[in-house]
Amino acid sequence: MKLALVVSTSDAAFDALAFKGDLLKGVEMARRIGYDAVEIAVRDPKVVNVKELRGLLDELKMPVVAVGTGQAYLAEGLSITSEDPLVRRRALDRLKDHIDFASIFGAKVIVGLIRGKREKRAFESVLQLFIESLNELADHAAKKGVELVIEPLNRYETDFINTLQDAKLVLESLNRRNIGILADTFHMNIEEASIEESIRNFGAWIKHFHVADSNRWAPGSGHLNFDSILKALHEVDYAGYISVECLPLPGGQEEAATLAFKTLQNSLKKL
Ligand code: LER
Ligand code: MN
Repeated sequence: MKLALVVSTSDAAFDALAFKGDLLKGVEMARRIGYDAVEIAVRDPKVVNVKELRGLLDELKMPVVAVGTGQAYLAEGLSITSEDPLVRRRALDRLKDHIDFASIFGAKVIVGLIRGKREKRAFESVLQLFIESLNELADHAAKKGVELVIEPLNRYETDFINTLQDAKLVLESLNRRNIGILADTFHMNIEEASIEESIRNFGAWIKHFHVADSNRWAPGSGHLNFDSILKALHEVDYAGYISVECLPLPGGQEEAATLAFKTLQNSLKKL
């Protein structure tokens, strides 16, 4: 298992100085600490200067393991289960742009908040829209050699797919090889009865993994047991990346990323 760091950037076009500055600083920091790769969030790949980004990452020899897409939902309200066909189409087209973008880096594409919310709608009708959308995206992703990962999120962020079991049911009815689950310890700590048991039960579906401690601070600052979490991942032969996605706490970005790295390395050594 290799370690990656989610590099946070301001939501701006790639050519905006703030985005480039944040990204460069984050990737350099990840490399300095010892991380093997980074994960980035991109609201709209069309505003990213891909050639320049690629050059920057190649120079630093840091692969991108996954691309987050939630900003498109948060900033623009794009959702692939929207009842409005125009919004749904824009969300699907945006995710196809994310897939094309990810294919350049060999990264996975995260389906998190962009799946939208159920709100007052019947579960079955939202599920049907989700499945239709995912089938279309899986076709596009297969042509590009990209994998999609559905991330169960806690109840305070969405009311649609909160647990690994929820995600597994969707994946079973889809029966596509290039879609899996992104499990995140922060959400699992709220929604799963046992993080370790759920990893053991749904291990075959887990294709990406996010870590933060119980308080969403760096691993090592809350009450999650990363020795037993990584042991469970090891037992199900998880061979992907463990991406640190935590608040810049304690002590700011560098201190948090360093503590996370040390905590995880320490647990990995015990395997
Ligand atoms: C994204 O990976 C995530 O975990 C969500 O909580 C973002 O809102
Ligand atoms: Mn996450």
